[in-house]
Amino acid sequence: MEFAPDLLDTLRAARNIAVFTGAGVSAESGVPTFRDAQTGLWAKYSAEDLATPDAFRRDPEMVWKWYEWRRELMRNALPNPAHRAIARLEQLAPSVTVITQNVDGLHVKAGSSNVIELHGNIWRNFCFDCMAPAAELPAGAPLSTCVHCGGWLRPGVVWFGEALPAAAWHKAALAAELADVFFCIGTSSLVEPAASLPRYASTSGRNVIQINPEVTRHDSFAQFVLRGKAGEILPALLNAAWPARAIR
Ligand code: BJW
Ligand code: ZN
Repeated sequence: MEFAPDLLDTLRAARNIAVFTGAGVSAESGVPTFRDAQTGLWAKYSAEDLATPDAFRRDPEMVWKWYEWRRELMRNALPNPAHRAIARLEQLAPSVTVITQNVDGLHVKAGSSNVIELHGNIWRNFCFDCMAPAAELPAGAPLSTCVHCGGWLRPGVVWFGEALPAAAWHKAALAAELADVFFCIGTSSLVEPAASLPRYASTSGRNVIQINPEVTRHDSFAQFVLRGKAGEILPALLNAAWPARAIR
């Protein structure tokens, strides 16, 4: 795989790197994207109808079952070469911040140490009423109630219409504005406010590198657009930028 020399120079010179990821990064681990998770039994529902506080208020049992079904699909997923290359970047560049929209926890599993989970984490739960975090539940656990107030426990993700965790959002926006290089990988960039991050980086004069097999609405913000799968492009890109430390 060939890369532009100025792309490799830009990468080697970067002190702060931000890596913004979406579902495409986990696709090669077999994790269905949010929108793919509407097959079989769930095909008759729209994702937006299952991932909102109103949907949970209306039918907590149904929403819980959808999440249990998705957790089951994700339970055995392992980090793929894209997650591993992103984790390896910490050994190659002085400072790396991973900003992910993914809820599967695979960046942390791959060894990334500075991960901002903008849309939460599907393996955690908290109380819908008093927000208290819940103790870990076994696989396949039925819908259950909060030990503090009796409210329903819900998955620890951010639904449509809910604010992103404030501290995570501020940290991510700052990282986007300060990064010398901002990677935007495997996201359709349709869901706000996360989708604004590449624009923040670009208007702050940062180098944006886009990796996606498809055209996205944010390609125009990128100095470098790499078309293809993250799990193929990222390891090759790191090997090309740091040949003395290449992994074959
Ligand atoms: C590959 C690949 C490979 C494939 N390699 N690539 C402004 C304008 C319009 C609407 C809004 C707006 N501001 C807010 C809204 C409303 C809404 C929104 O954005 N709606 C849009 C649909 C229009 N946003 C919200 O409601 C947010 N909240 C909010 O704004 O609150 C305001 C507020 C403030 C104060 C108080 C109260 C409220 C919250 C958004 C939360 C989104 N949550 C979800 C669900 C998480 C839980 C769960 O999983 O169940 O997060 S939605 C879903 O989309 C999920 C994802 O993280 C997110 C992003 O999707 P992503 O990652 O981009 O995936 P895909 O599938 O779209 O794309 C995959 C890409 O990978 C594709 O491009 C492929 O080509 C590529 N790919 N294989 C590399 N191998
Ligand atoms: Zn409670």
